[in-house]
Amino acid sequence: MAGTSGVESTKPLLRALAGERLDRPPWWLMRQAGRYLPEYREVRAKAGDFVTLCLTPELAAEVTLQPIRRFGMDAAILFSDILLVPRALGQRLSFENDGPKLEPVSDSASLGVGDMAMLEPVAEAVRRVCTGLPDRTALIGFAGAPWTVATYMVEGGTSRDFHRVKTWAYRDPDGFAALIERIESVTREFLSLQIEAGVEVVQLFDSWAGVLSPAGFERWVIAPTRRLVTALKARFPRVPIIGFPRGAGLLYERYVVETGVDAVSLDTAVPSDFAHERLQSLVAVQGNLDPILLLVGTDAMRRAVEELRASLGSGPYVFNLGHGILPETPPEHVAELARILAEPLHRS
Ligand code: 1CP
Repeated sequence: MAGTSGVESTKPLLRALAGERLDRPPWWLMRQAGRYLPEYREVRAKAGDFVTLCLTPELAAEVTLQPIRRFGMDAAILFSDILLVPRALGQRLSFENDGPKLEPVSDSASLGVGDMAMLEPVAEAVRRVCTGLPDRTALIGFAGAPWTVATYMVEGGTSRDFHRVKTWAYRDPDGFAALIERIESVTREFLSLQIEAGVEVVQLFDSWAGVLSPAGFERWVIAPTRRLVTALKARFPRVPIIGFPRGAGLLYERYVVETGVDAVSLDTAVPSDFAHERLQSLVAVQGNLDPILLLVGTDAMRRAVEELRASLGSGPYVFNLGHGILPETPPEHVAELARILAEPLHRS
């Protein structure tokens, strides 16, 4: 464990990710900018469509900072989307009734190599956020991991059974590997562009990691993630990488050991004792309050937060949800959560 290597940084998130145990674990929430905030809905309405919001630096920076102003999380996460990568690869992207829609791909040769100029507004948004952040708040950049991005590209949107993408992966693994490699290379450049513009941490969202067989998980989740981590570490050795293989279950441990991530984000189903014994001895862990508990609030939320802090707070820990905040969440519940998390941990 890093122990003292993080002390040169005073930002609590960076210290926890470097392996330090803090009396007051840092926190942020997946999807902390979004529809549950009235000030977000206002900017969103002004932008018109969602892609325009992501690609207008002034507006993207504004919505990134909104939750920080209101609740003072220890990290801001850049307002952007994992589906900007398929768009840079030449796929048409739109959002209808909040669901993403893409023209499904069935052959990687139909795609471009990646137009990085289309992603340049994201770098400008990062630079703007950096000038508006409090000194103690870290800025997280992100991308989808190749497998999860591929599911949207092949299915043409959100899927229930992943029929098309799994059929392709199992029937024609070499053809599918060409798609994964193309996504991987744009993702590497996209994350590099975010880091060069000023993000201090990156998170790889593999939201659909849990739908594959173990062999599929090895080839389409672990291997591309390991290659990305290796490439980014060679370029930016000091930038921590958080992996989020949602739904990986028992395979969380192999993911941590084999990909080389600095920290792992836990979905709601991961038991704290497993996380503490098997994962936290290797890397920092982040998570994993059920987003529904944040929506419910009350003593049920407080108890669950206290249990998580008692079990995971004895090692390097970042408090977060097990998945994104739900749009119906009352903002007052997030304010209450901030108050609970401001209380120091009691050492046992
Ligand atoms: O205006 C709106 O409210 C549209 C909803 C929305 C938002 C707020 C979308 C469409 N994307 C975003 C922003 C976003 N997406 C962020 C912003 C930073 C923050 O966390 O505050 C992040 C990190 C993402 C990442 C993302 N996009 C993921 C991975 C995380 C996850 O939730 O699993 C995925 C799968 C997407 C695709 C996507 N974009 C938007 C939606 C509704 C979806 C998910 C669709 C689905 O469930 O399949």
